[in-house]
Amino acid sequence: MSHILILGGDGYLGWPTAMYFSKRGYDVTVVDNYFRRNACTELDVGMLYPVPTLIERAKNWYEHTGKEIKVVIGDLTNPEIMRSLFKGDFEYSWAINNNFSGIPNTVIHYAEQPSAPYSLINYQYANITITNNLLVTNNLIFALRDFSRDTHVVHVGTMGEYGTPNIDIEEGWLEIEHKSRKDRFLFPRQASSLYHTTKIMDTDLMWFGVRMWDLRITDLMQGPVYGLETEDSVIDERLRTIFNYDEIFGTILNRFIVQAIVAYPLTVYGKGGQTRGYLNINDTLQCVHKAAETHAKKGQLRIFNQIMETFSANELAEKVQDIGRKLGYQVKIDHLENPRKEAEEHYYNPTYQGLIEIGVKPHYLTDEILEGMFRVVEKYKDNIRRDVIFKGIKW
Ligand code: USQ
Repeated sequence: MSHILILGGDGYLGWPTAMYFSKRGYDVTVVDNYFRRNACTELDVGMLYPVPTLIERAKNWYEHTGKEIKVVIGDLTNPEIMRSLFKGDFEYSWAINNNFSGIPNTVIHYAEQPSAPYSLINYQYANITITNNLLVTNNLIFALRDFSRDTHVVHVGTMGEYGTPNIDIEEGWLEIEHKSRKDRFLFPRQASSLYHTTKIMDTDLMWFGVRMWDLRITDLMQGPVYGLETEDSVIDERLRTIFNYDEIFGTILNRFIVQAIVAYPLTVYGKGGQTRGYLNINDTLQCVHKAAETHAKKGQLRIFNQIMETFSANELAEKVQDIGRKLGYQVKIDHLENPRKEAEEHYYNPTYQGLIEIGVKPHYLTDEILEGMFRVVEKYKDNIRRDVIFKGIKW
């Protein structure tokens, strides 16, 4: 049975990924230090509903499916903890069978501070973001160098690494002709937050590991993700993923749905022409799975742009307004002074064929999908806190 190690297995994407692989017969180990939950508590951001601990989730999954997801609670910025996961000299925080599952065939790396606003609250949060994200990635590439160069890493990067250039965005690599000679380089990258900058640095660290030690790495440049229901969370609502709608950890579409439900005018930042590539959380699961199944070659940094369609902030707001009104909500759209420093009107033409070519079948943002999101979020309407929706963390 193929062993998958998921770093950051408690997060918005990590836990649904663990169930997705477990259901498909993989031997799954998840590692997490509860960074996201602790940050949510510390910053008092509110969450749509309380989420059981990782150990409780794994037990619940086992009760429903008879499948074991092994849990390790630990901080991967500590190199010894990262290394122990390859050597086997650690103890599971929860498992049915405590024997080491062996060196992982695939590592899925989500163990990062994922929020742009968090990284710009002040210099301390900037430091936490830089320290966490870069140390985890560096610890990982050294563990691979020392214990298992054949293990394939699937890292979730971000489309924000490219920024919004005035040329088409390729999937990671760009052919350059300069003074009549040709070479291939990582696409020029210019992030617009410190968080996004750490993801550029992650890519650079991993590219170094690939060049020096022939590692196998797939870097998925993902856009903002929306949604909360996956094929496995319908079994039991306690298996649902963490869902944030606050300014720090909530992503735009998830926030707009919540705002519509409590009649909070939709918070479009600035002119609203900011265009990004979006995807449904179910497509993240498919993409990571297909990337793991097809794996990068030895000495290859394989890059895919993980988005399914592009929208401006205005287009998303209008879609949510239309569906919200159909469902009987009074939905207004507001244009707030943009707390971020970003282009509000720009060219945006990314390529995103690679994942489709390896078999991903996109779920597009249809009216039914939006209505489904309203239906789930509505159930938790009484938990929604208006005070966390917008605080105005400035760049
Ligand atoms: N935006 C609004 N109103 C809001 C929230 C966001 O207009 O209430 C705008 C932002 O200004 C931005 C766009 O919507 O232009 C996306 O913002 P976001 O907060 O949904 O996403 P972002 O900060 O870019 O980060 C999220 C995830 C991050 C991931 C990234 C992919 O938090 O982990 O890497 O999406 S991407 O945006 O492609 O870089």
